Amino acid sequence: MRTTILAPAVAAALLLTGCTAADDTTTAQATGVTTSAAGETTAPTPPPATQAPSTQAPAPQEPSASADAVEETIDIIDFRFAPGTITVPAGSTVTWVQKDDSLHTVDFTDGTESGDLTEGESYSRTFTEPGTYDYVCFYHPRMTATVIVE
Ligand SMILES: [Cu+2]
Repeated sequence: MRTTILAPAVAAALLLTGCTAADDTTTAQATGVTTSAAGETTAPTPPPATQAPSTQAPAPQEPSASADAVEETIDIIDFRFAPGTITVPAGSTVTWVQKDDSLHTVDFTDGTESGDLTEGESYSRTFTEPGTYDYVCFYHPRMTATVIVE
């Protein structure tokens, strides 16, 4: 305590005396070390305060939502999507497996397209946002189906 109180006084003295007391420069540097040490003592206080809010924070809901995510498979066979309509939780991934010897595509009305799928190929899309996703085969307009994301 005494050292801390004296420090400002010494510094003030140095400022006032200035050029006259050259030897006091060493004392001023030593005082500086003492001041920084005091600063380190104060620093550790904020971290505990930061940890407290995170501890109090309620369990995040997003992870539990993604935990419901599933992986569904839709066959492209006999010029149709089977099943034609499926409902999946947000975060789910749907995979189309092309089982026809004819060329097919999975083209969504939102602009997402699979590109040409030949027999044996597959295409996957992960649906993160809830909504109704209609899609059609580019080559066969009557091949329509829907993925409903909840
Ligand atoms: Cu087709």
